[in-house]
Amino acid sequence: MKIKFVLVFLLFCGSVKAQNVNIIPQPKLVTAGTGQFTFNNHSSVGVNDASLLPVARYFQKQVNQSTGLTLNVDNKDAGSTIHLLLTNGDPTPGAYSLKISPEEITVSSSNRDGVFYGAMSLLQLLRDQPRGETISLQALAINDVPRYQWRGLMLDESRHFFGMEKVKQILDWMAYYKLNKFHWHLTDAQGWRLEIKKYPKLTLVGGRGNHTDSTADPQYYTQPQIKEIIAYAADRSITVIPEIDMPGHATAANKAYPQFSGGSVEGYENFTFNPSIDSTYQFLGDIIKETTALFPSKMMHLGGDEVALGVKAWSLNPSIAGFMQKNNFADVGELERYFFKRVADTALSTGAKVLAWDEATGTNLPADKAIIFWWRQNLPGQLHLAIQKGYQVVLCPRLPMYFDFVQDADHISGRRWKGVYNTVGSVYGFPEKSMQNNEDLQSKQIIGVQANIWTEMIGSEKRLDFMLFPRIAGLAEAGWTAPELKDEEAFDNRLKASIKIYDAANIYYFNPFDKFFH
Ligand code: TNX
Repeated sequence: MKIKFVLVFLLFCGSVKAQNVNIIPQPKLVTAGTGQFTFNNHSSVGVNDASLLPVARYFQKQVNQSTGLTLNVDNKDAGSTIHLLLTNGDPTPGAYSLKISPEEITVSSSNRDGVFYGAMSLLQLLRDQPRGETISLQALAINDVPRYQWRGLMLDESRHFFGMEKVKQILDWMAYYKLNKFHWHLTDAQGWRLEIKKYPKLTLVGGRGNHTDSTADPQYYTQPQIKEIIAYAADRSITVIPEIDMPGHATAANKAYPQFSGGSVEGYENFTFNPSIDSTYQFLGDIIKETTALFPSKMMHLGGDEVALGVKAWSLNPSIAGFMQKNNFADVGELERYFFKRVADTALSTGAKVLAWDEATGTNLPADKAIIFWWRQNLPGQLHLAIQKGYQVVLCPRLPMYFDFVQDADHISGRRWKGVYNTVGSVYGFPEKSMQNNEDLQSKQIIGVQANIWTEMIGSEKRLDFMLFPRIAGLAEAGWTAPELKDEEAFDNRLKASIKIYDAANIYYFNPFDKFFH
């Protein structure tokens, strides 16, 4: 009895309550050690594999920016006190362990991503301490593993264009929070933002304008700029996925090359591509091939959303109606699936996976090469169907994963869905909190979660910050933290304690704990 008590007591002392360690997303297991490790301006970071050098350099740079310390980086491990190591551990991508003892710090993982995340956890611990000539950290051990392999953020740069520096800043914050997929919505009705060499008018004409000003000078990314962003993201263990939206949301492309337009519908001038002529498929095939060659992720998001708005135009267009008749298509839905299958086949032929919004679930795509993005939370049948058909699924329902929605009852600029909006707490609680009755949530085919920042109503960097922060911290936990470890009050405390870092970084964030400040 007595021994048992002592054992329980020791166990209690030995494991630091995870929520007392100020890391977002919360790690799986944190155990207290004894003593402290002290960093100074000569502390040296060593690596046991050349592939980890960019990780060490990134860590060095971030530590310098946020604490003022100047660490050394060594391309070998001997002689350093902070070790970044590739080892034979848990093979799960992103899993890592971090050990802080008075003598040394060891971050180890079987993979580069894991070492990177261990370094980001260490950075967060350092950032939490007061600045000084030296910074001491409590000895501890962390064993951590992500819940989901897809922890995504989508940015819409068609409606408003933000440019290289802002995108890089977002990638830095994604890295800080262990988010790993940057879904780049580069085309839509309001502007085409991706240079395609074969069709220069896409950007020169289609890149003109944005949601607030249809006459704004063309804004877009050149291919060298795209490569720069991809490399910047890769350094931070982030994969970049391009989206070319079709057959709807195509107005910008139609302005540039009207010969491929599927016609107009009230309120949406030239909203679609024309699915009845071979030249449209040639045109889109060229674009898809140039795009997949540019993005090493070998993932091509083809959109597929909200075509219902445009198919009215298809049935009104006599040549499209004739094409349907000739092919015995029962309705425009069948034509839509025909279109999507044909463009998807081109993407697949380049070796890329095909990604699409949940409208495309009806298309027969190869199960192991398609990922469906479920966004219509009012249509759970779409999620069910996608799983039944064997597709992998990313969960990004409007509620709570749309960051163009307001995050507080008092906020005016932003969307609501039947009065409901997306607080940081609702994002944190996702998916359990809003999907507790949905059995599909248990499916292994659900590979992760994603927040989408649509930017019709986000016209400045400040507004973008305001919509993104601090919900990005909630997103990080939704993607990473095991559901049994979730505790909203503890999250609030960690967030409260860390919100000051947004001030230091000049982020124009919403403070849910002091909401009248902004
Ligand atoms: C629906 S989500 C859209 C976007 C809008 C968004 C606004 C999706 C696949 N399509 O085009 O920007 O709603 O919340």
